[in-house]
Amino acid sequence: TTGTGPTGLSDTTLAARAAAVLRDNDTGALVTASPKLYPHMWSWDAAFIAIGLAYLDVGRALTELDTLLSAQWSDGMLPHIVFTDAEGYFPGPDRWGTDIAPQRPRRVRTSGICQPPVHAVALRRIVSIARRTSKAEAELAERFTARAWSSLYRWHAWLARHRIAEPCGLLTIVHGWESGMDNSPRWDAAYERVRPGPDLPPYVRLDTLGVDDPGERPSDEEYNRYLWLIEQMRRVRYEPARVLATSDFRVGDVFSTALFAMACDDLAELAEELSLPVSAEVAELRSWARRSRRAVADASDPDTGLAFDRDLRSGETLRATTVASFAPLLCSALPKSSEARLLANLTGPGWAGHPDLVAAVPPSVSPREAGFDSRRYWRGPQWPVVVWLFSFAFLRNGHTELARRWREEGLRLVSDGSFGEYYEPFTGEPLGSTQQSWTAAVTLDWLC
Ligand code: 2M8
Repeated sequence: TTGTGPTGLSDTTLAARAAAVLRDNDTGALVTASPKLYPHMWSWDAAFIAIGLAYLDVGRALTELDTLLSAQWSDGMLPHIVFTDAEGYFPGPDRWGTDIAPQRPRRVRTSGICQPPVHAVALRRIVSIARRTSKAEAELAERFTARAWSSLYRWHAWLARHRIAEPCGLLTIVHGWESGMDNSPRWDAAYERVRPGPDLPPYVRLDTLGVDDPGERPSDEEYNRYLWLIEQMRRVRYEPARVLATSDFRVGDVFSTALFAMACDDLAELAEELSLPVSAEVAELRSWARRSRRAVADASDPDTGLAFDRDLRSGETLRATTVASFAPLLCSALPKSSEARLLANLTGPGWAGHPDLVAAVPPSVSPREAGFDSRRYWRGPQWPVVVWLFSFAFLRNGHTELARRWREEGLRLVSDGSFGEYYEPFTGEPLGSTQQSWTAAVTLDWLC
């Protein structure tokens, strides 16, 4: 592609820089989420990173997924962090203490929770990139898919078995970190009920050292709660049923549910395309996809279409409006008229159409919401990876013009070439980490 971004970097230069970020963060078998702040593999980051890698080397992209899958727990869970030997991130493997969990993998150390299940979406994307690249790469990707399919199926089956909440059908999370949107206002009310005990072992945060200003990260109070939840899970040896029974935090997550719907369909499609002999499993995947889509629709406000999470401990609907409230658009959960209303809201002045934005893509929280904080993590800044997910879904769901516009605006967001973790919406300043791998990866997907 040709063209010049708003800061003058040509598309070719931007793509070269994005590729360099992935190469620089590559330890051989995995690309760390970022060089300093996150020197390990994160589950959903790895999925996006693999898509980016596919533009450089399909084989290397498949290795990324393979590394993650080789850390799969024996019961099927894909852990949210696969640890490298790097120091400098807290909580590291000792604090998680997953060595006491009988289902843990033997050869690598991991955390004890999971993240949004976007991996099958990534694999399907990679297969399609490989087919456009060459016959040899297409065969490589298809052979990998045939081999890895059952591991991905077991991951989905673990979620279906342990994490589909009845009767609402939303995917359950037991830690805000499982949503990927750690300190989003979505979880404030549920975290109110998390009361760290006096026996919370002491700790020192390291994450605030990796950013310019601690105000770009969650507060200490929030961190105490995050660590307390780990403590509770460690005490029941990460046994899924006991975790659900004992955790102070148990929430139905609409965004993860929408992604699960997409991913179940994608995994089913892959099996059908490759004629894998798994028809019973495909039927299950299709039914989980339908169930999840219905759950997202049921969680949507009948007037606005906005979807809300649910606190499964109190039964309360969590009414914080954030970018995640637009989850129905990811998986086409709503009838056309409600979808149109929701789209108009998302592109309107409260969100992507806010007149003061540098790039016309939605912030994580609307500037018009009381809890908006333009610099703090998941409470206001724009996240390229979230923009990518919506633009990708728009393309698939027939909103081609909107997909094109968000790709262009997403590129405007990342056009300074520093690959920020997130961006200040009114100035375009990159915040959090720079050289963030998933930001580089989605940039490559937009450009190539
Ligand atoms: C952030 O989360 C980690 C904990 O998992 C952290 O703050 O230490 C989130 O943005 C999450 O979505 C992301 O996967 C991770 C690595 O980029 O960082």
